[in-house]
Amino acid sequence: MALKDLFRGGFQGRLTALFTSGKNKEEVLGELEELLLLSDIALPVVERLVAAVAAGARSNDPRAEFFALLRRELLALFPAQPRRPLEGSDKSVLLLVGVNGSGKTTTAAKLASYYDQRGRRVLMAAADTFRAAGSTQLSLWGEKLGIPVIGGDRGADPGSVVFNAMQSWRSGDRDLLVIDTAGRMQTKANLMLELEKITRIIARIAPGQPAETWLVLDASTGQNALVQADKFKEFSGINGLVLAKLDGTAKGGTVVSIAAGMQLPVLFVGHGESAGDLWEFAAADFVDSLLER
Ligand SMILES: Nc1nc2c(ncn2[C@@H]2O[C@H](COP(=O)(O)OP(=O)(O)OP(=O)(O)O)[C@@H](O)[C@H]2O)c(=O)[nH]1
Ligand SMILES: [Mg+2]
Repeated sequence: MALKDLFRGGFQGRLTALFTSGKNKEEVLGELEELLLLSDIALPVVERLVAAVAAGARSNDPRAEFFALLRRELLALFPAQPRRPLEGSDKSVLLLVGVNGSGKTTTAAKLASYYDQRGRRVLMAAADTFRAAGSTQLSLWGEKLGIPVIGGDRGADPGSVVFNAMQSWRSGDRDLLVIDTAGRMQTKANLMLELEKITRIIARIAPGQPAETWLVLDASTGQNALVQADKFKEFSGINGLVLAKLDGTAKGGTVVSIAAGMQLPVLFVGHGESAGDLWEFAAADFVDSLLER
């Protein structure tokens, strides 16, 4: 599967047909709006896009001009992403957060494998002690990938798991610590308190860490992913997004809505249940695949 396959159903083809149909500008814009909505881009974002294209189109017979305008406007919706994260070999901590079931544990394993393959010495921590199998699930991944996992029993204090993992990461030869957290607590307030406690423990042992805190969103829920994200508004320090389960949607427009709505860089995209089902995300490549003719 490739990134552009997310736009099955002939999005690119229909766009080309529309832009070369010989219809007048008003008709093209009306149909463009419809096409973008059908690809699951949120209405306010679609309205912004269409207005910008309308304002930019000089001739009444836009064709090629429309592709260039749409490309520019789509790209402008994505926040700048200066570099690929966690490259190099600095000792770093990556904390993954997200609502329950969003794909955190699977994503932790995928990312651990991704960085392991790039020469980093990875350690994983299973700070989800809320769920019965929370720690076991990550340990199984660890065995499969040959990556060590520090966990705790069900009901153990996630803070103590993180403390142990941090000690081991600091004193050992592992340079990247990937921490998986629980997505469910009795209440949202408890979840936020727990995540804050975890980040405090990390920062106390290693000031400046976690270098990266990524919110894992279930992209197969479409625009509902923005509702999931809302839960984490109060939790500061999130500096990137991972969109899991993008294979569960044929509508890549979800990515556009989330990136535009959150104003956080989308760093990786998950597209399956295996360790290798992870794409690096780059907005320009994505927009090109969306508009590919
Ligand atoms: N198709 C598909 N399934 C995925 C992907 N990522 C995760 N899953 C599946 O989604 C389900 C939930 O994934 P988990 O990784 O356990 O999610 P979680 O956020 O850790 O869940 P909790 O720990 O319960 O909060 C599992 O069945 C995964 O195999 C993906 O990119 N594509
Ligand atoms: Mg989990």
